[in-house]
Amino acid sequence: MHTPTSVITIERFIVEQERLYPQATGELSNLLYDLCLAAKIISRQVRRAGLSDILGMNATTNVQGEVQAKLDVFANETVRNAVSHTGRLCVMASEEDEEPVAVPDGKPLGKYVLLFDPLDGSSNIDVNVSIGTIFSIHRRVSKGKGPGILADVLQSGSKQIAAGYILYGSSTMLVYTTGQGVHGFTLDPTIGEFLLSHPLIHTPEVGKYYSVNEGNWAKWNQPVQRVVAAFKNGDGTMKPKQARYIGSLVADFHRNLLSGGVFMYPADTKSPRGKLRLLYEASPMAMLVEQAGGMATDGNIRVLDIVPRELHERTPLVIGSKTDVEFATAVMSEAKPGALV
Ligand code: FDP
Repeated sequence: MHTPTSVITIERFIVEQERLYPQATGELSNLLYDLCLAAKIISRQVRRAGLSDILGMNATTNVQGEVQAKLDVFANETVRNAVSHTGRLCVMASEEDEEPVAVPDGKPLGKYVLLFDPLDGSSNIDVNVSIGTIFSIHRRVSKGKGPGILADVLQSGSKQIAAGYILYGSSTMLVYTTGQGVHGFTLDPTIGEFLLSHPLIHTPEVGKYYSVNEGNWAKWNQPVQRVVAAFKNGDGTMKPKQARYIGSLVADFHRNLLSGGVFMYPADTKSPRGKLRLLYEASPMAMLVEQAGGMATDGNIRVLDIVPRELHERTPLVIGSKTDVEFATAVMSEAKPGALV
């Protein structure tokens, strides 16, 4: 039984997980701690986001004369600063940066590769709706001990050794997996610690929600329309589902992970290859969902099997409760690739 003094901090949890691997060097654990620090700093800034105007801070300088960055730029720099000097990474890639991000000159290099979306759902920042940070960790594949190269960041999702997200919602949560199930931690801001709140998350087999931007209906091909109509109205043994769509992937994904649901961002005539980014959004979420007993496809094949060809590649995404993703994939894969109405 937990008492207020027997809570499990994320540090303790990570150490206990590490002990399951006698050969572990502790470097991955340390990288996860670095990300926790970035999460706390970003969380603090997100909580103050709406105050910047009334406290006299604007887009350029704050009261201390410091330059104020936009929140997504701030988040990008915060993650980078938390991880780039520690000797655990050989290269990084961020949704915010055109090219892979090198470890700064003079800093030690390590064996891991970090990909991240520093602040996902950015259209929601100005209206006080939940946003998130997503991360994905690979082992380097290039030979030698020099800086990492493009091949290190262009790995398929099945090669990830860890993935997770931080949700800046009604509370701040960090949810991650290292391939031993999915675990969720809630930030207690009074002590500045992430505490284990959702051990071993298992997502329901059948979802009660479907989450899709239905404003795109006229841009979808017929199989996608059939899938969404089935989720809405029911089909055969499938009962009608409730609609929930925030338009912030981390928030939509998190709700469906806990409550059961299917999130879709299919290809459409405006975005023929889908909207979401394979490396920063789809792959890490796919690892998480599979670890929680769910499924993720691009409407045809398993997301984790897609071999990326470029850093900012987009992909259609169907992700969530297994039965629902299987259903959608079966209907959608009958559509010829690129056959949009
Ligand atoms: P955003 O454009 O606000 O940054 O990929 C980014 C993303 O948000 C996801 O977080 C979200 O699921 C999706 O795009 C929302 O797209 P639509 O506004 O087209 O529905």
